[in-house]
Amino acid sequence: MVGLQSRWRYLLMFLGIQLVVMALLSREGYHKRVTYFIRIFRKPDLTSSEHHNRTAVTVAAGDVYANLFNLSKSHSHGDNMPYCPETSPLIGGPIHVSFPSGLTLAEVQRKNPLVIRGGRYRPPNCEARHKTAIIIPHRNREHHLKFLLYYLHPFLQRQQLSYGIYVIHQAGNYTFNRAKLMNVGFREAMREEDWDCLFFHDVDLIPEDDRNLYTCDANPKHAAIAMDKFGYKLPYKMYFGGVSALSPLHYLKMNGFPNNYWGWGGEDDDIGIRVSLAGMYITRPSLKTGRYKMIKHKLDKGNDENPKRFNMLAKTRQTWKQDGMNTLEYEVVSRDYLPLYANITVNIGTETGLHPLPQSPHAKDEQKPAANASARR
Ligand code: BGN
Repeated sequence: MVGLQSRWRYLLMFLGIQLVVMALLSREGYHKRVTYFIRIFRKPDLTSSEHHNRTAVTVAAGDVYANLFNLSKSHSHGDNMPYCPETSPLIGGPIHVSFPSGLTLAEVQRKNPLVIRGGRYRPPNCEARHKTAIIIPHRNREHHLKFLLYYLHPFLQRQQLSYGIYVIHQAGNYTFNRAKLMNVGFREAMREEDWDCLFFHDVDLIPEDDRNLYTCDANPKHAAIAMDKFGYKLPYKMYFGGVSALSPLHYLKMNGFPNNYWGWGGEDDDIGIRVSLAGMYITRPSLKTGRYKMIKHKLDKGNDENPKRFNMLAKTRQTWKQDGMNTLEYEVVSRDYLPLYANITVNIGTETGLHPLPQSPHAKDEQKPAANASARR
């Protein structure tokens, strides 16, 4: 009898201590952790649809996937679908961006069931008002690409866009050329579809507010106005780097981007100058919505600062009509239509022209254009 009583006493003391600890934690602002523990002990009494609704409500603030639960595959794309509303009802504002370890492409795929091969999407229950292609120049940044895809797919779906994602991968190890890869992306995307807007997008920039619309304006748009690395401010007035949006007409009017900036820096400034030389001006979203988080990284191998950029920039006025889309040369190595994006691998040559890449273990494949590759341009 005595033994039983003292056992009860210990149990009560133990529970009492637990309660005090939880009260303290909660007072110290550890609400999340306390709720987490409470949830563990609560009976799992939700039906799956209730669970969906509850998830939508509790994770809504900042979760880029929150507004997409109700979209279903079942809707067919008929001829008589109504246009999507001018302002998408799925837009939610600020997005919480973090980079959890362990994210896989399979998980991104699972969370985006309506995305089809080549990274294409159309809203399931209305006709999109805009068709946007995203062009991402790329080499050795698979880790960043995974996060970008994780955030970008639902971001674009919330905006009810019809869209496609093109990753333009520079083959070989020669110095990186961001602007030339953009030119390739423009041509490759436009040969597939009549896109009305192209977003030229760095792989390491994640948009943090879905009111930053991925549609084109009457003039070229610089979307990445507020990046965390610049304290969410424009670093200088003419800055045109990171993410920009041009219609095909804008692009061709300025003869595209320069092909001859090899290595880091200056090409975005050249593009900014081209905009005004072609008689256009730069528009931007507000500082509140044009926010981006940059995935931290060291300077890339094969993308050293370009020492020639200062001289080149001084001459843009003389060179822009002789260097750009009208002089673009490249070879497509492969076109792979992957579940979350189209991966277009290209040989863009070197400063001295478009000659075969140096021997590498894959040299045979790289030199022989793939079966579906286009001929030399
Ligand atoms: C600038 C670079 C840009 C770069 C931004 C932000 C040049 C040219 C010098 C006259 N421009 O300085 O290319 O995007 O910094 O990092 O280096």
